[in-house]
Amino acid sequence: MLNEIREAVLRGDLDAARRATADALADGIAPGEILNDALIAAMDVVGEEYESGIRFIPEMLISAEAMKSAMTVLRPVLAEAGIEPRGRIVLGTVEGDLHDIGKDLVGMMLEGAGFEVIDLGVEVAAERFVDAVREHRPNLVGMSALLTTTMVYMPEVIRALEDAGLRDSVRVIIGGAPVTAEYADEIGADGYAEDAAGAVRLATRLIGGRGSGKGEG
Ligand code: B1M
Repeated sequence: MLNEIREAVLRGDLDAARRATADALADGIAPGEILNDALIAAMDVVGEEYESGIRFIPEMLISAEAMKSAMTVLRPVLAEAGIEPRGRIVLGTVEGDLHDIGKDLVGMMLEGAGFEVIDLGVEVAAERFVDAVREHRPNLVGMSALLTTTMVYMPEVIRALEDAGLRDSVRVIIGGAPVTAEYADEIGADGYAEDAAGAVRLATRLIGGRGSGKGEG
């Protein structure tokens, strides 16, 4: 059944991906297993095939759409644990970067863990992060980047928060395939998470006992 989901994502078959995911859930397969062993595993194959020239951008895109289609079925299951917001996060993929599957997953898992997520989408410029922090007073700002050429935008966002006098009111967390813990240290972020579950652990640790859903400043 997991293989069926993987194949549907690789073919870019939106309906089959959604249906097979629903069937797997109905069969009692754990949502985390579907996510990691079928959906993310398929996207890894997509990436490898793109790198080796077997797959091109339109095919990469249609596979991404199939994964998103499957995620519409998984989202409510992953999020159903959420009750009271225990913290608020402004989340986005940085300027110049269109990749949103990982960011969406991080958002979903945080929602599932009880965080209120304000998702700014993709290609988010520093000023939009700043405006959102002013407006929503989150505890955390989360940035995602999938390209080595866009991760270098992350420090610009941190600088913009500093310039706006907002840096001390939020914790900044970062992630995405090319990002590392060392890079987080280097640019003055408060933390790095390798995957969505790690982002939940990190966010929870960083807000400590504060969990009011309101920002500090
Ligand atoms: Co792009 N792409 N892509 N792509 N793409 C990669 C990232 C790449 C590694 C493929 C490859 O060459 N092997 C490569 C980057 C190379 C590099 O910079 N080192 C690449 C490239 C080169 C490009 C283009 C430049 C191609 C081109 O046009 N020549 C172009 C750039 C467009 C742009 O952004 N400006 C491009 C375009 C695209 C599509 C639009 C076709 C599509 C994206 C569709 C979409 O997202 N809506 C796409 C896809 C699908 C991929 C791959 C195949 C899959 C990405 C993905 O969704 N993975 C990817 C190869 C790969 O990663 N295997 C690739 C699944 C997702 C669940 O994982 O996003 O890593 P990920 O998220 C994880 C963790 O990283 C972490 O948690 C998530 C869940 O576990 N995480 C965080 C992510 N954000 C976090 C934030 C956190 C904490 C953790 O805190 C806030």
